[in-house]
Amino acid sequence: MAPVAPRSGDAIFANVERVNAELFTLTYGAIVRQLLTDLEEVEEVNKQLDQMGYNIGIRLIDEFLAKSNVSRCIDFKETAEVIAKVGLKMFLGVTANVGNWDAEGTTCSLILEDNPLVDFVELPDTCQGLYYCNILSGVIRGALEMVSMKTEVTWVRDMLRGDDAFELQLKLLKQVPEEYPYKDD
Ligand code: MYR
Repeated sequence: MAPVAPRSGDAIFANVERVNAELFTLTYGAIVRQLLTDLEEVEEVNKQLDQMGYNIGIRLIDEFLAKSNVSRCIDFKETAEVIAKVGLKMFLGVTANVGNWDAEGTTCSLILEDNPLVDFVELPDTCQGLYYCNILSGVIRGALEMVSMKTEVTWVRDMLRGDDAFELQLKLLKQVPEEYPYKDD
């Protein structure tokens, strides 16, 4: 029998990370599949995934702020860059490019060329209207709402629908000023 070479700690961690990522991807797929069975209409599944994401996002922002040490962003441009380069990296292991800004600086796109949520996924014809990754738009919407930014987050390109990338449009609808609870006298 060939001798078993001991594996370095790094190799074991890399393997554990890969297995965790695969488990995460497959678990998400199982959730989407279950929602399709339970709700039947893809529009309802889209809504439900977005709502689930929102519920995650409003909690996940605390972990993000605690772990990232990111301080207040000066404007929406900086916020978009933080999501693209820090937030997505922290929770999804990928980064995005920010582009397609409008003149007002309130609408932009996050463009992802890599999206671990869709590894192993192929949509059948019956799911054509499905926004498979809608949980992600909900997460971002929920997280931003907790830092006073009301946004609309929508998919404009989706590789599962035959597009060449994933493109998530972020539209800042309203920035609610945070109230300072004490009077300066
Ligand atoms: C601020 O101005 O208060 C900082 C705002 C930073 C918001 C970053 C939101 C991170 C959302 C993480 C998304 C992860 C998606 C998987």
